Amino acid sequence: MNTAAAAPLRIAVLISGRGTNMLAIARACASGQISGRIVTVIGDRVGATGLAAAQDLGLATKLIEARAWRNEAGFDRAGFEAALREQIDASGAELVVLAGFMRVLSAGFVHHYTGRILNIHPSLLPAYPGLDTHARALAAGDREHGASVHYVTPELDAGPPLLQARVPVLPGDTVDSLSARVHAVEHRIYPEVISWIAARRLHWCGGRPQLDGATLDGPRQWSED
Ligand code: NHR
Ligand code: GAR
Repeated sequence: MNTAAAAPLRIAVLISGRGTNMLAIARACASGQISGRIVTVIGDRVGATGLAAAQDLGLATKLIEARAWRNEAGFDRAGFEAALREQIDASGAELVVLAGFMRVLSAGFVHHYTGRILNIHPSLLPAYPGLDTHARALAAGDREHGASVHYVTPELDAGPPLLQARVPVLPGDTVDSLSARVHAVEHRIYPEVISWIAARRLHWCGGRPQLDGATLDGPRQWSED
């Protein structure tokens, strides 16, 4: 197959916050590092300030406020996820990218996008799945911390990791200083993995990632060169 001629990968990005990973991905699409384009940026809360930044770049954005599906009976997860799905599928996205998306997705939702949905998590998975990863790494006295890009599976932060970046934990580090160091490498590794998918180098084959024709048994480690 002539991969150079493949159509640009259509990418949907889901955010809950500042969207700096989304912006790094947008830049990588613009520079040609990723042979793709962002077809929709979806935020689940008003605090997803990255939506305004995406708009400034001329990207299509949509606010699907999870709060709107909250009622006396609790959270109508099925209704919220149906709205998300509708927006993603209407955009024609081939790849769904969770970029600081803070809501756990049901197995049904994840299965709809099997092998086509990625997450970036701020830890060296399998260490520290879930929330507050920087505080937990500091409290444990870890010398090293980092970020992982993984395929999303129904079990939280347990899908196969694809690429990791390590950063040192330095004396005097706080959650803020450590998370800033991790963020900087997140902005390198997320575009890198998406570029593999766009170049058709990385595939999901029956529950396992395949990179350049070989099963990826553990994450690649990112290095500057
Ligand atoms: N969904 C599935 N099924 N599997 C994964 O691996 C997922 C996922 C949804 C999001 C991102 C994840 C992370 O990288 C992610 C991975 C939110 C929570 C959480 O507990 C945990 C992990 C992640 C995202 N959220 C709370 C909830 O009740 C809400 C927290 C809040 O609103 O601030 O959904 O860490
Ligand atoms: C990133 O550090 C990402 O790893 C983390 O949220 C931040 C989002 O930053 N994700 C999670 O914690 C998922 N639970 P951004 O909005 O600037 O890209």
